[in-house]
Amino acid sequence: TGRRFTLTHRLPDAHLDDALRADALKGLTGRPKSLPPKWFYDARGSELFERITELPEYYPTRAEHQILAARSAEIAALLPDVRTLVELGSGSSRKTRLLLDAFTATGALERYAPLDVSPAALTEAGEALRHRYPALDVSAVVTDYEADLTPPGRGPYLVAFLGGTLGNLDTADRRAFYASLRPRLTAGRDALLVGVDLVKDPDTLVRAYDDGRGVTAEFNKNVLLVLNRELGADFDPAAFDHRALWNAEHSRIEMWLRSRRAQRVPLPEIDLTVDFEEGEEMRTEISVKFRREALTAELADAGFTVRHWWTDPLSRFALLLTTP
Ligand code: AVJ
Repeated sequence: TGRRFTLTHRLPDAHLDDALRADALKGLTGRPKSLPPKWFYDARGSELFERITELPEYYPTRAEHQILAARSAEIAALLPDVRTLVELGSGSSRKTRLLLDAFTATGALERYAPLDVSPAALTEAGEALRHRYPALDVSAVVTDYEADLTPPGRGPYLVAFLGGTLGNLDTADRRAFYASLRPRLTAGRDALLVGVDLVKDPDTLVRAYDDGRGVTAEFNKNVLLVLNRELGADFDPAAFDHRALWNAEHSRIEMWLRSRRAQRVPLPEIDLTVDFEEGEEMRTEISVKFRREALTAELADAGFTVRHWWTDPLSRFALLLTTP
């Protein structure tokens, strides 16, 4: 092993276009209209998200970092035989360095395999990491982990799904995610590390998704620019308002875009013209907030046992070490 950085495209370029077209067609003709959050992350969306992680109102990244700083050595000691660290939705991989520092200091780690839909994020992460970990192979994979979860390299595996991104999936989609991951892991050998945001007072939650500087509003509206560029639409971001609300029934933050006026938006690439009524809202993301008992039971139903549940000092966020 050593110093090899490979970038594998599991998604033929056409896939991304086809997937966006299918998602736009389905979502924009739904009741209510909606779009999957993975389309936020073009280059501008990824940059806006990095800025969100630094906002005072957006605590999850800092909280998870506190836990990883406190627990990475313990996690590496608990899993001394791990050869491949697979990260789902790696983004900039900045949060992963604490894990990689710990696993490369002690054990058998030979490969880091970030899986993400964004080639830009993977390339940037790959370049940064190969200097920091000269003995590590970095096998980056452009994939939609909801579609294809085959981990590169050889086990034992630690699969890390950090940042709270599990919360982007509703109950049914989480069940499908667990069902596609579980058969790829071996009981008694592999492990799954998940970062999740926890239920707390709604005001704190809403402010984390509707910051005073309007960065989250920009991030939310950016998906309209992605549709304009990729599908030839002409959404006017100024004709929509950002909304973040706490849906107590489903224990989740929801982000919406509200149409300021009645408007008609053509999307020529998919032969669709979309009408918005004045005040009509389109849902662009859910971010589920978890409770320990319910998530532990949900994971048990999916064949994962929670072995450790670590939180930051203020119990805002949790890092779970689970085993198949
Ligand atoms: C990257 C999906 C974990 O849900 O908190 C941040 C994305 N959306 N602010 C989240 C997000 C609005 C973030 N995840």
